This record gives sequence, structure tokens and C-alpha cells, in this order.
Amino acid sequence: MKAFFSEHQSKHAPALELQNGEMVPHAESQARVAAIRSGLGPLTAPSDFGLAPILAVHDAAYVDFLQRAHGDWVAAGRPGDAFPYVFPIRGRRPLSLSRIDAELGQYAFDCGTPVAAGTWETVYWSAQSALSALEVVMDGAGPAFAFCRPPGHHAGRDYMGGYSYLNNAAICAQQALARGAGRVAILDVDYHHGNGTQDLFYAREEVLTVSLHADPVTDYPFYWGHADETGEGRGQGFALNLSMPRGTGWADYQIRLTQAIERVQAFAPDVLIVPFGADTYAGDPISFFSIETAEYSDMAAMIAALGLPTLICMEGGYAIEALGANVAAFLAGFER
Ligand code: SP5
Ligand code: ZN
Repeated sequence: MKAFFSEHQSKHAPALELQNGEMVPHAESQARVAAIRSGLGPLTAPSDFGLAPILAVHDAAYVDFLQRAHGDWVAAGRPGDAFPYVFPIRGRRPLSLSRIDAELGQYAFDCGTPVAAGTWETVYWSAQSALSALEVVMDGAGPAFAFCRPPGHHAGRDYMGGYSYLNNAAICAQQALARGAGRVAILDVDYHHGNGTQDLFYAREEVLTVSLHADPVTDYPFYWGHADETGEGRGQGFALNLSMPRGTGWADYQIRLTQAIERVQAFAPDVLIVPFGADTYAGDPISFFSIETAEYSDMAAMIAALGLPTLICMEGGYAIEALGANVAAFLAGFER
């Protein structure tokens, strides 16, 4: 399967994140690049679609902030990555503040998503990789893999979080509509709920968002992904959240996946986008499902059986030693 990746996507190297009260080495490390690459054949460099498809989904002031945040941080005399530490809780009035700390808190929802020196270039080219892969899919040339890194599914219109800055899958869904698709389905199989994607299309009936994830009662991102979130307005009924308890293995996951696939099938989309996280893997260091490497092929084969033009976007997956094999197994499921 054709896989898109730009060398610029290696630049983002966040040093630390806050986990369980400690600053620890960042899970979304540069080492993921070589690990994922080891599971892939030759990579194709993306075309440059520019900022327009990004701005069709993300807020312009937020995109501007992403481009200058690290520079502003350095100009403020700060060391390391631009890191938020104060947040305007819901209900605070919008203020036009320019201090870097105020801006970081305004645009971030966690302390795991710092802006590092190479972050903008990396997220820009990650989105271009996704758009390039979408083009293959829309041209009817079969499924394609967007080797996105960092991930994107936690990023919303004007916020970053969960190691995500630009929402690659959402940018592609919007681009698919712009290119003539009538309906787009997003089937998110990362361990964590795809909150950014859901938020972006919550009131829209032309984009169905389905997410399979760990129960947000126990797991990040906590505030989204509950079963009673089903969409709003014209989008009512076009968001589906299927959560599972910690410890879930393939036998039980498969039941939820079948439900998800039935919903996608009933929606009859023109294009399917699959945000894929290998953090459902048994050995993932920050997640708690127990899917094994070979089972990723079965998972993918079930999705492939829908017979839809399908774009796969890389999301999470932090077990470096198994990441290449897990990605390879998933992609192989589309080819068997
Ligand atoms: C794209 C993606 O997978 N983002 C995930 C972001 C998760 N960040 C918070 C993880 C909290 C994990 N806490 C459990 C640590 C066990 N040692
Ligand atoms: Zn995840």
C-alpha cells in the first residue's frame, strides 16, 4: 500500500510531558518514526496543498499561534519546549491576551502537548501527507496510508491536546467533501477517544464519526467519548461512541468493531477514513487493552470488507519495539 511521509515530520521532538504528577520523557518521541518506518516499504513524499485545507478545519488564529508559539517562547527567554501551565476554565470570557503562557493555556487542554522547535513544520507536513494519501484514495487507486506523526485526532478547531496539533483525519474529511464526496465516515480505532474529530463534525450529518476506545470514565481524555454523545442539531445521530473497559482483548473488541462497521455500512459513505492507533496493543506503555500483533490484520480485514475507498491515518502507538510490526500487520489486513 502506498505510504506518504515527509522527512520534515522527524523534526518535532517534544522532550517531556506531565504524566501522573511527574515530568517524564515524551511518549510521542522521534523514535516512533524509525519504528513505524521499519514496518513499511518505500515511502512517498507528499505534495504541498498549502494552508487552505488546514484552514478549512482549524481556526486561523490558532494556526497562526502554532506557527509562532515556540519562537515567542524563546523570545520570552524560556528554555526547552513551549509548555502550558494555566488554563481558562469553561465560562471565562474570551480575552485577547498576548503573553505566551496565556496563549498556550488558551489553546491547550492538557500538559502533554508542548510546542517544540520543529513542531509547526512537522504538523504541517503531517497534514500534507494525509492530504496526499487522500488523493490516491479519491482517485480510486485503492487504500492509502498517511504516515502521520505526530497524531491528530485529539486536536479540535482551535485546540491542541493528546500529542495532537492539527487533525489530519478531519482535514481530509473536509477535503473529501470539497472534492465532491457526499458523505464521509470516520472510524477511529485508536485506544483513546477521537475527541477533536468528534467536536469538529458534531453538528454535521455529512460526516459520521465513530470511535472505539477505552471507557472515558477511567481513561484519557475523560471529558469526551461517553455513549450519550450522539451529535447535535442536524448532526444528531451522526456520532457514535463505543467504549470498552481496560483489559479488553480482540475477542471483545471484535464485537464492538462489528457494531461500528454496521453503522458505517448503513451510512453508506463515499469515503472512509480510519484514524489508526497501535496503542490498543497489549504491550503499550500508556494504554490498557490487550490486542496482539497478528490480530491487527484481522481488525483491518473486517474494515476492508466494507469495500470502501479507505484512507488510513496514523495516530497513537507507543510500544516502540512492536510498533513497526503492528502497523505492518494492520496494513497487511487490507491486502489479503
Ligand atoms: C494520539 C494519542 O494516542 N494520544 C494519547 C495521549 C494520552 N496522554 C495521556 C496518557 C495518560 C496515561 N496515563 C497512564 C500512564 C501509565 N503508566
Ligand atoms: Zn491513543
